[in-house]
Amino acid sequence: MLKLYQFERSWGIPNLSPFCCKIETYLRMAGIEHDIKPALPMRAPKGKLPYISDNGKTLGDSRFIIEYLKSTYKNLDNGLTGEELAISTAMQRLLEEHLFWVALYSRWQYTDENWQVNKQAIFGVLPPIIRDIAANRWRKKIQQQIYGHGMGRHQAEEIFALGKQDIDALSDYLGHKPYFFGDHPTTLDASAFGLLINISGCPIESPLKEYALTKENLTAYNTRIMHSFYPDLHFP
Ligand SMILES: N[C@@H](CCC(=O)N[C@@H](CS)C(=O)NCC(=O)O)C(=O)O
Repeated sequence: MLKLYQFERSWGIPNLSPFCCKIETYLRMAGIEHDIKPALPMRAPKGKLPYISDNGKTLGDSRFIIEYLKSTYKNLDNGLTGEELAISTAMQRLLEEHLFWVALYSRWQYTDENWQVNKQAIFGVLPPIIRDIAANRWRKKIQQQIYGHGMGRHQAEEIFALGKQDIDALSDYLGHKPYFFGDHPTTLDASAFGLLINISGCPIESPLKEYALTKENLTAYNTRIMHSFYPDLHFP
């Protein structure tokens, strides 16, 4: 059976990683049988989670994983027009290559309170003797990534202003629809939910979370997906 390697579940949401959450959500939306294997990124093929193994193949990066799931199991985007597919790709890039970095900044850099919550959720599984060393080393590495991306070069208020623009775009495009392209979930929903639940549904406090929570349609969207695809997590 297909194995999905991802962080341990925490915070009552599917996963603290938007990309892990995206893949588990796609698997559930598509009804693909799978086993979850808790993991840390150090052993992942590309040094990042999630990755999968299936039929002797190991695949890293959620985009390549989704391509594999589409061609091997089920393509949730089958009914989309060319124009919708173009929007789907562009929106996924907004989520994963831009808004994600604002969320990452909130967790690893913005406040010490957030860092402590994040640290416990990720590194709490490690033996106490190596926990702090590993966590601090990883924090430094992630902060270098945030700086390398460019997001980390801005002031906090600038970073959150950029994130709010993305939240506006997502909220306005979703409008009153149940899913981004209507009545049925597609890959964009797996990607969007993966990040949105990690902004509004987790204990990381920031102006980004506060702003996302003002968007009633996004809150209802998160709740709809939690209730429809994760009834086992008993989301309120
Ligand atoms: N482009 C990758 C991004 C995956 C990613 O950034 N994973 C993070 C967790 S959210 C990770 O494992 N980071 C570890 C690191 O960068 O050292 C994907 O789509 O899967």
